[in-house]
Amino acid sequence: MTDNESVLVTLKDGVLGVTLNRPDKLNSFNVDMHLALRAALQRAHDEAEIRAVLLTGAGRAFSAGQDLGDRDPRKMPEKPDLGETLETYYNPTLRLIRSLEKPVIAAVNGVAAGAGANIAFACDIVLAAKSAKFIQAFSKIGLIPDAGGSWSLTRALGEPRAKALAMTAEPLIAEKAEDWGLIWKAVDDAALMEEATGLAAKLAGGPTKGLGLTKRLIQAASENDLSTHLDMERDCQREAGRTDDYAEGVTAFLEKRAPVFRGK
Ligand code: LHQ
Repeated sequence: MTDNESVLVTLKDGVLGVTLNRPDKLNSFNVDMHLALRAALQRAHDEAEIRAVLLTGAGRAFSAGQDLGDRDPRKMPEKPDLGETLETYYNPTLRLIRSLEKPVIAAVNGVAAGAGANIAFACDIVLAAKSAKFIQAFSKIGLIPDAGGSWSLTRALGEPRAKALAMTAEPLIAEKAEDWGLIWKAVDDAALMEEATGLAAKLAGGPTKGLGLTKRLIQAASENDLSTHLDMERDCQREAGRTDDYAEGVTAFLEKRAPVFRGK
């Protein structure tokens, strides 16, 4: 656990468990929570022992996005610079999630609104409780979808659905998010944490370097033309082929036993 209780952090069997922990405010983001989440993600970058991250929320919500009480226009002498808020707090977190070459799993345990939804969509594999819903709440308060939302929604869903979700702020239930390919799976509420923890443990016991290179490739795919991407696959496969985990994977196959990957 960190000394900043707005995010609870555990490390077990290679999985860094990160729980957003302001349940009375539906885990909406204040400065403390931003800094604690960022510190946890930085730790995942820095420590080789960490081989997967599992992000969830305490209480009945995943996250309701920005703590609007912290950005109360009635208490501000001047118009705010929300671009500065994004630059200082949200964007570094989004970049840490996307650049971490280890699997990041989101277990969306309840409502995910605004930047809370879009932080979940930045994760590599998203499981959600069937009772959870995703709300692009921004248009209700005159804002644009941030925390990568206008990017991730458009890539995952195409313009028609991305625009409708963003402009109407209609809640999207977890099962529909799964049907639309926006998340990996909607899971019975009671099974969510067990399934997410099991998945995180499985991935943490996987060939971390190869999984990280896979993440790098898939994230680059829509930017690259095929020829550039084939070169990138060649280079990444060269790197993967030189890992101990590749040697172990093939050896285990030939010896008809389960591989023991060490993430090297
Ligand atoms: C909250 C919040 C919240 C504070 C619930 N803040 N207290 C980036 C740059 C800079 C500035 C602006 O924003 C951004 C990015 C963003 O994320 S913008 C979008 C911000 N989020 C929203 O607009 C969502 C606001 N929340 C809601 O619409 C609802 O609370 C949802 C739909 C999430 C849940 O509804 P309910 O289940 O009916 O719960 P509730 O509304 O009764 O909330 C429970 C408590 O949580 C309540 O406090 P109280 O003291 O009355 O019990 C809320 O005030 C508090 N809360 N969201 N974002």
